Amino acid sequence: MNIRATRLALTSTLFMGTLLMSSCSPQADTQNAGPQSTPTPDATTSSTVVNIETIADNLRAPWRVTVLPDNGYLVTERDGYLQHIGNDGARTEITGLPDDIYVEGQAGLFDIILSPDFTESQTVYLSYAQGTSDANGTAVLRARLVGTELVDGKIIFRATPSKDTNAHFGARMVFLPDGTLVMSLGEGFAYREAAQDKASHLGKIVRINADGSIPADNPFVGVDGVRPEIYSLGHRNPQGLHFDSVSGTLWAHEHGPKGGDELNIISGGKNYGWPIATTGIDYNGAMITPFKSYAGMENFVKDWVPSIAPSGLTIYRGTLFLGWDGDALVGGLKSRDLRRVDLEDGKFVREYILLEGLSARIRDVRTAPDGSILVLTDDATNGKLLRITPK
Ligand SMILES: [Ca+2]
Repeated sequence: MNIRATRLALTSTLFMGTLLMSSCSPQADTQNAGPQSTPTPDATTSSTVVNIETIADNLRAPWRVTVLPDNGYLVTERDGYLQHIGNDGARTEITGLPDDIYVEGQAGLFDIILSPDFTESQTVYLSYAQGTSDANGTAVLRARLVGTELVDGKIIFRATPSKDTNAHFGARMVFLPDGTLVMSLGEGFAYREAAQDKASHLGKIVRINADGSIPADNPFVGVDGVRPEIYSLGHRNPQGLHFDSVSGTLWAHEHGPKGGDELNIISGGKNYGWPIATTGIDYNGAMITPFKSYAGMENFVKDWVPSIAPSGLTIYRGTLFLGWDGDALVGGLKSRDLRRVDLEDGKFVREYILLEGLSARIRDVRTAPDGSILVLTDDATNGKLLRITPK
């Protein structure tokens, strides 16, 4: 056992057994292989001057904004409410939400997306923390939005196993062009080793059909002991997920521990490393792993040390902001700003800071159909839906 492995044994607890085995193997030498946390220029203040329009305020911990075909909005509130906001700002609370939403800490109502055939079917998909403090998990509810009511609700996915923490649910969702739905799942905070356990949904990105069934071409279908919904593994708590149809790329970002937030390109069957490879450390300062990268595991496109606590993601393809085509917009909860990550051909170029004057925790960021940018600020009683345009 080398010095690093000894240090690991002293500082790591839950997943020590399996990781110690691998860190004593020849693969341990790969820690210096592959891209590291590349020395990149510090994020700089963007020179782009923007207008900030408040579409709605007094929202209760808003989590996700989705634009409706009539240019109204659906906004989830984490405490278990769903608001319809008209394009004139008129607000109506949607009824018919599930009665088993677990609301505590980070738990509650999360994402909402429209079915690709929403105009005909009125079908929506909501993700939420289902269950109780003792046994909960991220669930997907499929329902129809008829007027201001959800009807025909059915849970089509529920993460297994249940956990007993109120943190790290993941819960971002997006449809791929083939009609399958992918969703991010956190590792529950106390169960980091589960992110490498293919018998668990925790710490995974999963892919399901629109009715909850398993796509036949999922990467682990038919593999013994592996949950067939799994699309990728080794995630901590991804709260950003976006499919860029121009490049055909699925992007995700995730919260690291202390440092080690990551922006990743997601491919089916791949392992994104947590908790074996990370550029972060534990909150108490302890080392989680000696590895910043690891053989057989994917390297991030960009990491953040220190953490910005990323939430909400869009790859900008609008035409209002010149020069932003293909760049990632990432909300920062901890950094209290919006980051524009300049990307070229899937590679990080540099990073710009916007909206720092608001000093607001940013929970979600989306591109509206007209090319403006929609932002949700996180506040228990006065969260806001903002529309950002160039000045
Ligand atoms: Ca990673």
